Amino acid sequence: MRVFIGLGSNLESPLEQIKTAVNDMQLMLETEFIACSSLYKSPPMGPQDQPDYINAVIELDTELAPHLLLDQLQQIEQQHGRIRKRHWGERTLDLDLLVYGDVIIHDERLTVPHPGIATRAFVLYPLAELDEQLVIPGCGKVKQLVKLCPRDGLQQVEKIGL
Ligand code: ROI
Repeated sequence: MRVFIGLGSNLESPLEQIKTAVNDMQLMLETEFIACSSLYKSPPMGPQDQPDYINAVIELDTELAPHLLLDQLQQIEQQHGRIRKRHWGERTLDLDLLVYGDVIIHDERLTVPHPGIATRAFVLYPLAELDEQLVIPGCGKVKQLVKLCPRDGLQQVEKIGL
């Protein structure tokens, strides 16, 4: 299945967190790495008294079922010593399952497509870089969504990811 994962970090050397997380995801079982977007810097969404974030999106081709993929992502977050200080607050590493093919999931562990996907610049711009033509189930085409979404201070910091 073709999947997209959102990465975010604003603690403990965010650029390094994102780069090593991309590396870790390249080593996941039953999963082929396809591409990584550029890395972006973005002002925090949520409480403003926290550092800027580094964000990126990666594309994978995986045989893992959604909840097994989520287990792997959470394991990588833990390896990065995930600190999460408060709701919508700063974190060392956040890995969000954004899109899992054309599958829609609503259960206690997972909401896919990710609920913030259609309105967050730090998700949509890197996603559009990977595939403008992508149709997000229930939300429409990335190309259209990105047109409706202000950049909100999003800046590209490293051109094409890894
Ligand atoms: N804000 C930005 N800019 N980037 C994120 O990845 C991010 N992640 C979050 C919250 C706290 C909502 N804010 C964010 O989880």
